[in-house]
Amino acid sequence: MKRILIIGALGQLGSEIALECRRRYGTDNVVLADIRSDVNRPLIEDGPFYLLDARDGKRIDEVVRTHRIDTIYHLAALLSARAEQDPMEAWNLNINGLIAVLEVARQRSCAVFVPSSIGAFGPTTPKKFTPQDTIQRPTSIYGVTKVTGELLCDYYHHRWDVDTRGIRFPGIISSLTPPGGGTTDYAVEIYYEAIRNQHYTCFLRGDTYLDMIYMPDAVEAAIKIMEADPARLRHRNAFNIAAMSFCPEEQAAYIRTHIPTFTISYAIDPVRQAIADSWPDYMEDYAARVEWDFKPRYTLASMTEDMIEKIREREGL
Ligand code: VAH
Repeated sequence: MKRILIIGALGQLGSEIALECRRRYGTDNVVLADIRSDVNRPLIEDGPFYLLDARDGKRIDEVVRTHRIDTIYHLAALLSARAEQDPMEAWNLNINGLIAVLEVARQRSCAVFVPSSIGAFGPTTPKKFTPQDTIQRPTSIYGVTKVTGELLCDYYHHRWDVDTRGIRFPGIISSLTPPGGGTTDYAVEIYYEAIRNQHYTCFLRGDTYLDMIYMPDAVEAAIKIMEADPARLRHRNAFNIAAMSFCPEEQAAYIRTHIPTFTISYAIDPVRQAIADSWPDYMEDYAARVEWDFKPRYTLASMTEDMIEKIREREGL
């Protein structure tokens, strides 16, 4: 049975990978770690949790040895918009944290999952059907750290045979833990505002197309790739995955099929609009589908229905 350490376990993606991994592999086999402990108390109290900084390689090594960890999900990072506010801190956490984890993985023979992002592409990358292997000249510091991360993970694999694997995630939409500091956060906020106020003021232009994925499909992908037969993997860091591509206007139209009075207006954030404009409209993901059977289940229609149902249920609306 896998013995997993999830670093950044209380974040939007980490918390849901933690829940699903504990369900599949057993709570005691899934150790959580995060730099904060003031959120998600039920998850913290449900099983092994450590308060630690992702850059603290010594502490990570202690946890790996104590729990005989064989797989690390390294999810601690500053996301795109937050990173632009403090580029040096973004480099420090996103890269020095990753190197600390890769060094532990090298010394302790752990497999490592590291998320990349559509943010690893830039304005010179083909925007439609973005290929798995293509130009990567991102113009955000987040994207620079994501490309660097992809290259570091490839290096640790071919230099020391560390089992590194990664995915270039689209914007992730979830109803449990809110995202923090991302350019795609609008696609989550819009559901909450539609239910609470029947109106949302969007910080991106209404015709901004971006790849998006619903959290259940993102979690399934993150687990499936780590269970894949390594002999099938021609790529490793990091696979494009694409589930849906839409713009705020389209998402608003689907919301209106459930909340007819919903309206959307725009107050463009130039920083996040510039980041979004530098990213692809939609990627091709044949490598993920061929090499480890990636197959998303949700569409914009079914995700919208599920999100609205879950938020209404939890907020008693
Ligand atoms: C962000 N949600 O907006 C993250 C993600 C594809 C976007 O990397 O920064």
